[in-house]
Amino acid sequence: MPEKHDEQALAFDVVIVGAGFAGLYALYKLRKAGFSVRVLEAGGDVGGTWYWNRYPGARCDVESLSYSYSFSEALQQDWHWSKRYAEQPEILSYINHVADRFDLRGDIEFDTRVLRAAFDEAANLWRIGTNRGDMFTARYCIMATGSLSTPKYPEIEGLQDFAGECYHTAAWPHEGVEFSGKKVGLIGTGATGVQATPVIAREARHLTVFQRTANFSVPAWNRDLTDEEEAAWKENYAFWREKERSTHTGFHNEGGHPRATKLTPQERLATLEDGWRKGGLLMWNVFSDLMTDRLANEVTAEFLRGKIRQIVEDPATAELLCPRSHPVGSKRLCVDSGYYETFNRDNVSLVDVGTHPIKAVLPDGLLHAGKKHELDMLVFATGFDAMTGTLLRIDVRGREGVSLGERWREGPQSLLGLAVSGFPNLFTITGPGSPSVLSHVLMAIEQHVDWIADCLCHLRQEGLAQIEACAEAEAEWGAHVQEVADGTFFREADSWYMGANVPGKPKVFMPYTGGAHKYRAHCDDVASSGYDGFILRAHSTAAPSAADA
Ligand code: NA7
Repeated sequence: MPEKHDEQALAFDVVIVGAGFAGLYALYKLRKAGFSVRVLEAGGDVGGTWYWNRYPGARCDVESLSYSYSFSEALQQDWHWSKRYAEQPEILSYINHVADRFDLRGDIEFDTRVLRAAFDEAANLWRIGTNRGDMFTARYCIMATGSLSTPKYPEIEGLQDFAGECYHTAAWPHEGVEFSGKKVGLIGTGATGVQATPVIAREARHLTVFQRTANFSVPAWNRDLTDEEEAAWKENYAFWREKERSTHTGFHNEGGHPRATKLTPQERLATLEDGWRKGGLLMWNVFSDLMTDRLANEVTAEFLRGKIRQIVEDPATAELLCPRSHPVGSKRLCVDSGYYETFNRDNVSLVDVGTHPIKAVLPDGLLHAGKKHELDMLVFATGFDAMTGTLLRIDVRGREGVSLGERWREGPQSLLGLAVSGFPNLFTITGPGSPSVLSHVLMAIEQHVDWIADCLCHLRQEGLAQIEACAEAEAEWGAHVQEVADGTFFREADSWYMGANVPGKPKVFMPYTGGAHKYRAHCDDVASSGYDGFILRAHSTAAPSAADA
């Protein structure tokens, strides 16, 4: 560990913020390429999302053989996944294994939160300040801060007054939580609430789920992986990875889905039944026109509502659980293990807080529509300030001291979700404007890290000192991101993709919907063209002019 306040010891080629999947791979890759690298991590250990989200039922909605690093054949051969969809403890064990296997921990500072990062134009360096009072310097700064890493608490009067236990799913106590004998209130019915509900219900004396918006959920049908399934992947991992890279969302089993409009009603039903039987996020692709054709979407929505009515015994509860406010897929599809069945239990009740919001938190419960719900524990599954929240909580300043917050006042602008004009030598992994959360995120992370590492090697080889997104190219890319989203139903929901869950946040559709495969090809073209759309300089200079481009 460097001596504190020793400027030389805190100087690196690259500082990476975050030691989740993205930061760890970036460290591995850049260190191997010969750069000096330091990772700064707010948590006490590696894992990022999987370090913080320890709530009951936490599980990945991408299949485990796929949701793993592809960069090391030996790693993918050695690691054994027990389930079709891995649960949080197994994923965290995997990440720890990776950190140990590649000897990564020595270059990571834990319990170190980055508070500010400022570009020093004269020195052509980033100066990165932490909560420990240290100031790191680096030629390049990589934000591997995650898309869903700043928990969002609900704005309800009296929140601080609650006298019982109170937890956010994304800041779950490491020692676990005891539900037995307790009256638990859970707020939030997104992907997280849907995972946590059945597990809490099995243990708690009573669980009350407070639902503002009903969401579409499909079963995970999670189960143990068979030896044959594992062997099928391990015998030909390279093939599966190539398949993932060739699809819109990065799922190996995507592709060849029919257009609903080309099918008869019977064929549509058979396709939907098949999708339900297979389960999981594939339902998002059940029809290739699900997100663009009204009929395709409505047929699917009604099919899923029909499933809810079949499963949930009380008709009034079933109706409340039926989503009606948004097209299916425009909010993240949930993947569950017995979510709807949970509402058939005697110790579970559902309260609609969509029509009337929760009025107040009281010391011993919640006040809603004139009724008090007595509770021993509150669980917030209320999501995140997604995609930009964590970046904007760091005081990031580029040329002339301009802050990222000012630059993104009207919404994030980024070239390819990788770089921002006015912020030279700064990279964001899975930033806004890239497929990120609308694709297989681990694949998206690897693609970004590989691209950035190639870019830094190119700069070094060419004796260049600086790369910066060109403002015109950034604006063009931003317009393209919005244009492709316009052709879909994504904008019709008040989702976190739109920033709609955070009061005051600009409503801009943030991820790139044009397809991970097309995006990858475009990024490759940009690199092979000599970084078209970026300005490369031999020396640090003042603000860019068009002639630089
Ligand atoms: P989400 O998907 O943002 O879900 C948050 C939930 O919390 C959602 O149902 C919200 O209702 C609800 N919410 C938020 N504030 C309130 C208040 N004040 N009252 C009642 N209900 C509220 O977060 P998740 O953690 O489930 O999932 C995030 C992503 O993680 C997920 O998409 C995966 O990609 C992994 P709303 O819908 O806003 O009406």
